[in-house]
Amino acid sequence: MLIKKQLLLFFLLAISGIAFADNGYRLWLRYDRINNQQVAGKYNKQIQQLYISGNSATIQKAKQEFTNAIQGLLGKKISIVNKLTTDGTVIAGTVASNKILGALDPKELKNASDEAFYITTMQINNRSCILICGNSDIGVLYGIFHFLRLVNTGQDITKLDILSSPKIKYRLLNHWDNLNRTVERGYAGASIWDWHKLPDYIDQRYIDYARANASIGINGTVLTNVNANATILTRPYLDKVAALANVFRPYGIRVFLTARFSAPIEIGGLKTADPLDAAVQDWWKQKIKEIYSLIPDFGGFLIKANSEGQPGPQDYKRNHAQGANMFADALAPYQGIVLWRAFVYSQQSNDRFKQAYEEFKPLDGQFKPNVILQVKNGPIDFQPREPFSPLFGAMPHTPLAMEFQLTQEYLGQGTHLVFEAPLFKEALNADTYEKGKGSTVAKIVDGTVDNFSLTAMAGVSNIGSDINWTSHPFAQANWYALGRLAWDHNLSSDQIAEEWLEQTFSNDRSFVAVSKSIMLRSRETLVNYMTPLGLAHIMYNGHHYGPMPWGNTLGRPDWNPVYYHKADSAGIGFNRTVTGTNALEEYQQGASSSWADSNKCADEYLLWFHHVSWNHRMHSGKTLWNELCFRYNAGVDSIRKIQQQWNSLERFVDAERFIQVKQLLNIQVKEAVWWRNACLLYFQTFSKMPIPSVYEQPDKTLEYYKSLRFPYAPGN
Ligand code: GCW
Repeated sequence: MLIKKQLLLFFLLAISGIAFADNGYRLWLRYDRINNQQVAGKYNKQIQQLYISGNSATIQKAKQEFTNAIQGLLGKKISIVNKLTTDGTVIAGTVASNKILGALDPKELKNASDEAFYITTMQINNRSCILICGNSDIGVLYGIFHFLRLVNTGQDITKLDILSSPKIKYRLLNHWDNLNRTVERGYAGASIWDWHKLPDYIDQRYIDYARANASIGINGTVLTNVNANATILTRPYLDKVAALANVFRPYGIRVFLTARFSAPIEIGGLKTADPLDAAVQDWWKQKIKEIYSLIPDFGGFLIKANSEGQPGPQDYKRNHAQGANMFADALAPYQGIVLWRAFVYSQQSNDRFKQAYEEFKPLDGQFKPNVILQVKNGPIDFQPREPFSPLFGAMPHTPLAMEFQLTQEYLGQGTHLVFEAPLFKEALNADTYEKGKGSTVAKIVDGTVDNFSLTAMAGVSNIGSDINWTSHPFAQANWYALGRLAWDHNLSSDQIAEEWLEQTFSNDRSFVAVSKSIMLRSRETLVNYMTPLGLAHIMYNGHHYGPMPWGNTLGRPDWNPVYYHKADSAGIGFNRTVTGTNALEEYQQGASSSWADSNKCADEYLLWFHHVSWNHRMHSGKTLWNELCFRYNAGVDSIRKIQQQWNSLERFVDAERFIQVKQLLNIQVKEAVWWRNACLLYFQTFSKMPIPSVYEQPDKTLEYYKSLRFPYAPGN
């Protein structure tokens, strides 16, 4: 009897489509069977066979992906044909490779990028067909992935007319992975690059990594940490890099490396790395020639120089442009590019906020055409909220790449559910006013404002060897969002969340509604319990895990949290107006005007730009102190609500991932309370005001919070 009951339960669960376990490895490419009979029935008629032209490795991958996906989604083996014989034929290929697609010859596609695709439906010889047309084989693969996304998310595919072309040319992941397989700021296990076993051992993960990236349009990967190790440029390691490049090539992904500026000394035996020294220049030329002999489509170098102890041109009294241009000259013959990072903060400035602008603005126009300056979204360092970096509105003669951080160094690291698309969108939508109103950061980055065709967007990877790649199941969404936004920054956070959820978890409308709302509120929730009202960088020293607003013991002022909030008995916040460091001056007038007056400045940015009294009147009518208490508590309330909401979703999610997220949310709630209590107790020592009694009162002392130590926090 009991056995019968269990069988029945199994059967019920099976037909309701709830898998017993899902370890998350398949990411958003799960291709589980569509349970909705009506939808599946329609697709079954509309997708009967694949007529795909071309036989490149990329086309082979497209074919494989399509067949696997349809097998999974519809439970049938799709036949591959080479002529049109029935309704429901999916015809895929380039215009040149196939007569039918050639006759179609869509003009808009012709004018679009190499990677663009066009999907349309039409009757051909009385057969209803779906046409997926690319400008190149990789465009065909992107088109196939897009079509599969439509099916995966249950879209109507009866009448399609989609022309899609990436807005950004280089859509990159930046791995901060070291050769010993540790990952700087990595919270998802070890590096996925198994350097020791390469080049002979090709982990299946490399292939699945490439598939996942191609499915969202990522077309480049920087394999190594910007805190670079010259060993990667030695021959044995270049052979390993070449093996990875071979795996990625069919998926349209190029490899890039980080170049350690002092490599000519460290592995080249030279006495100097001076970029104006002929022997140094020649060393790099030879090295680059060697790289291209192994990897003909090598993308180029990402370089962190004269920042946080990394060597650079300034060591030889040369500037960033002179450094970058040396690499640019050597890479140019091979169409390689230099991504030169703008993340610098040497000690000359009176405000770390201003440093990148001070070093780079004077160099605008001095970089070679194949150099792109890679700028973090904000002026400091990937905080939960930052104003956009003023460099985005200040370099009309230099292409600028956007650098976002997917790995959650300052956003709860491995345990907090934070969907970053709203953060990315906030930065992209900000208006720099560089060429008047409407010069958004997105339009600077995509080259439209200053007319650049060299464009790039990068995400610092959150990927590791954990079975589900990103440790937190929801962190996969940040990888996904980066790819989708680099392809099209006009996509909304809402749409990205929705399609990710549908592919990764379930199409069920009630599930999607609740979980999407969780995702869309998650970033503001975190801002509130960590750094509300424009606070920043009050995380623990070094590993950045947990709150440490009291931190003031490190040698450099701008390594200490107290530098960033400047709380004292008079008030709190960093005065960056004319009466302070005047960092506001680095913005165009139109952009800074809304921040300049402490009475008009949006609450979200107040303490970024103003030191205001504890009694300062906020827009809500509350005093600053009361608003601070309100926000910290709102953050905690919100994450508790999210926790409850997730718990209500159990029936929609496989047990494995449900429990993972549940446990992580329990940690997140605890840590939100920790953040709130520690910060309010600390700031209270200056405000000398009570936490209003309507709010939960801290249950531990400030001394307790100060005594906490995490010597082995990950990612450090
Ligand atoms: O955010 C800081 C990190 C460093 C990182 C640096 C950078 C790779 O704490 O770990 O180094 O930024 O972006 O270069």
